[in-house]
Amino acid sequence: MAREKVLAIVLAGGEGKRLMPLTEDRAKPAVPFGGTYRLIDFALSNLVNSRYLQIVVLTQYKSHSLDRHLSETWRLSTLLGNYIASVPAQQRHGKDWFLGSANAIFQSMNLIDDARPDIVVVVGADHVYRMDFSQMVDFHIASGAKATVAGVRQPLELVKSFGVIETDPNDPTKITQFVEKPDSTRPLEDDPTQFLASMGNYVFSTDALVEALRQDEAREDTDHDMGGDIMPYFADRGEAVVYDFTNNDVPGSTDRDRQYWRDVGTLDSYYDSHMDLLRPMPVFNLYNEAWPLYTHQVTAPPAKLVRGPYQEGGVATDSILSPGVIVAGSRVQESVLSPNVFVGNHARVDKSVLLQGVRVEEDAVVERCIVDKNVVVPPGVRVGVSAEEDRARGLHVTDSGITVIPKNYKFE
Ligand code: ADQ
Repeated sequence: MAREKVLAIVLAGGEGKRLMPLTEDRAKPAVPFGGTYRLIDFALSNLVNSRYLQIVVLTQYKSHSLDRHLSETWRLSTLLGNYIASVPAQQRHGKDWFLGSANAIFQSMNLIDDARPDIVVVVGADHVYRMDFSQMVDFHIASGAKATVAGVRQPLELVKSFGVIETDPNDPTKITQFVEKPDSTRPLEDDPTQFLASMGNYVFSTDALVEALRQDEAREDTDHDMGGDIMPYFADRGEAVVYDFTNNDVPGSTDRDRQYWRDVGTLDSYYDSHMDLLRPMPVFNLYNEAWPLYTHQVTAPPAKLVRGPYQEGGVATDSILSPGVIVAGSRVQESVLSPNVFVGNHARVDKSVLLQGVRVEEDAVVERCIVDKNVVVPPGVRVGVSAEEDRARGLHVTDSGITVIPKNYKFE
């Protein structure tokens, strides 16, 4: 049987306000993650590994570094040839630049017309996970539904951050109601602490999606949002089903990481999912060769751990060291060091995430921090050790006590 024709649309225009200051001058999907990745690499790797190679990336907000990453990593990749097209919001329809995700797809409707797919897969660009979308597409086709949304259980206290899926008790895949980010909801029958959340990944039969977008565009009382408007449209018509993420089985995944899915929408969740990578048996395994995660490979020499001038060794434990890293006569623990990070003599880096090109100079201490690109922590400076001191420096300290040092920050 011929394989159905699939067009994948990646929604990469999100603002990522809750990740400020990391999203000060980059779109959320371009935020660095895990040493060498950007958030969008997870969605794109999942699509490519699912063998969906016709991909359109819709960008919008502060898309400069995202565009650069896409062209350096994905568009030029020999793996993909010319398949990835990055499409900025085109303003073909009206002058509103900043509208919802459904409007972004509507504005690029010509791409659907050109590609003439049977199925359109729409995915977000800011989650860390592995998923074989072809299994979800097979489920969609077998169900006969017009729209399928991927669902995952989440703790009840997070209900305000997600689309909430309610299903028919007699047919647990059929969606009876879809409500975007409500204040509260009923818990699941078999677990009073959880509800069923939308992962923001959808599969549509093309004609049905085009019709839904047209109708949505003609209305005044909508936010033109996939979660807020398009999914309720299909749910109300009884044409939507939910695909249970726990049924997705990616080659090479372990029982520990099969169901790993993180919305790294806040600084605390961004930090916590980095810590998830660092355990000796990590809850999310970057080393699964059966489902590779692709990214831009910087040209940098291998990481090295060397003695400092006083002969103490450079030591790193439970840490990720990217190319170009040098740990010289200093100690790094439970940290993620991105490319070209330097940690100088007698310095200490503990439970931190250091982005590209950060320098921690002699005798400095960095503890429970997220440090953005190219920041220099001068000799002897201690940061992340006292929340009061860090706030007095004008730095943001999160609810769980993580200090964030923005790009271009200068220590006195
Ligand atoms: P949110 O992520 O809060 O919730 P939204 O801000 O619309 O929803 O972002 C969804 C995706 O679309 C993100 O990848 C974002 O970057 C992108 N995006 C938003 N507006 C865009 C635009 N105009 N152009 C291009 N891209 C755009 C969504 C769903 C919820 C679901 C959660 C799961 O709406 O129902 O529960 O994801 O995290």
